[in-house]
Amino acid sequence: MKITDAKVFVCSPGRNFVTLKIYTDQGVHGLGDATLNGRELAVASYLTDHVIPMLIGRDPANIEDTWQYLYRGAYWRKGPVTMTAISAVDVALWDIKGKTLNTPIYNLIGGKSRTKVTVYGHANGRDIKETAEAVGRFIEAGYVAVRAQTGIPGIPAIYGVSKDEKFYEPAHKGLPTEESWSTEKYMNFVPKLFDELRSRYGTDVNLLHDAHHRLTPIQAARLGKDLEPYRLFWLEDATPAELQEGFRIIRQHTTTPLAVGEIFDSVWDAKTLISEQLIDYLRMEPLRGGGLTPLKKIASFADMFHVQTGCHGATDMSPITLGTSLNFDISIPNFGLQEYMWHTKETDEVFPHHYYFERGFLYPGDAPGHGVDFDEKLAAKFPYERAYLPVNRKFDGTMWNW
Ligand code: EZ4
Ligand code: CO
Repeated sequence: MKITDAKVFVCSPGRNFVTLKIYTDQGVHGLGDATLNGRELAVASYLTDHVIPMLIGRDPANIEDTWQYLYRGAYWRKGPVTMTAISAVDVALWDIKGKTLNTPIYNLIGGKSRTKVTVYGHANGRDIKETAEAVGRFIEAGYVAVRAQTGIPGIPAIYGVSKDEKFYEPAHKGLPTEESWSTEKYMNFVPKLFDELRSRYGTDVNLLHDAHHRLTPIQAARLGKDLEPYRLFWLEDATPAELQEGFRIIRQHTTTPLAVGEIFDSVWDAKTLISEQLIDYLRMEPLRGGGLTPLKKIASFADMFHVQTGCHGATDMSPITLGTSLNFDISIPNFGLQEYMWHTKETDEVFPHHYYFERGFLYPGDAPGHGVDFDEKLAAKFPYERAYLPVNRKFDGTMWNW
């Protein structure tokens, strides 16, 4: 079997997506997601100008060798553009493998370890009351885990607190918008939200919170401690993790479980965090870190250290990534929780898929490969529109993490 061609499609059915399609001489094709929010065209060029010419004529069966060829072969390792491009190829090859053998990807990596994939949804509100009501709607809809984010008095716009309840999209068209930040206001207010949520809904529901990397390690330690009475399922992205050792400080002070990794572009970013047992959940998915091939390795490594997975599942990854994540989630022994946000109707139509949602759980379906297709004709009706994630500044103008 040989790869005969590959093409990159950039479309915007509600938001931008980059899709790689790999063709073979046996008529089977594979699909990979190459979306990098706010930097989409760089990955498209990396694939078209540099990767696709290297793929033609290769045997698509040799997934590991192709991964090493693109990773080691580039000489320049890591980086979100490179690793997102490699992910797209990797996932497309797993898709081809599944279609060739006529079986879902989860059967190629060990089969099912569970019957369904537990997800968490995103509840947002401008204030505690609104957020609490949103959490209630998720519980009624059957969710067993809910992430809660609230507006903070005195901070006009906060990253991660969506105005649209159903379709959260942090990127905005045009140039980057600016948001403001006060760690003090935030840290004083967030425990009040969880106090209200626990008194309204009791302890049955799993509650999560995302700090979006805006705290220093000692501030994150304080927040983790303050949230302990409310028994969070996890505190996400408490501090930026370029400095993995920073998590030692948080860990020394709090038993609130920690999750990080949605922006990691290499499994190396998680090595110290896992081997020193500094986190409880790894948030990498099969998109940013080079695809399913490295994710399987880091998940097995994590399993040895009692670290579970919690795949990033925001809408800036196409249904192809979600379908692949679900095949991974249902199979590995140390799955923890899957993030789930709704794609728009237009996105779902451009990417017809076999996975489905039912009362708080996702099911990967049993189609061969990852089970997600791509409607090229429909995609062509939604051309790319430049969009960026917002930047974050403290009130004195200092650029801050988000
Ligand atoms: O902000 O994927 O947990 N989910 C998140 C996401 C990220 C976006 C960035 O593009 O934090 O919503
Ligand atoms: Co997050």
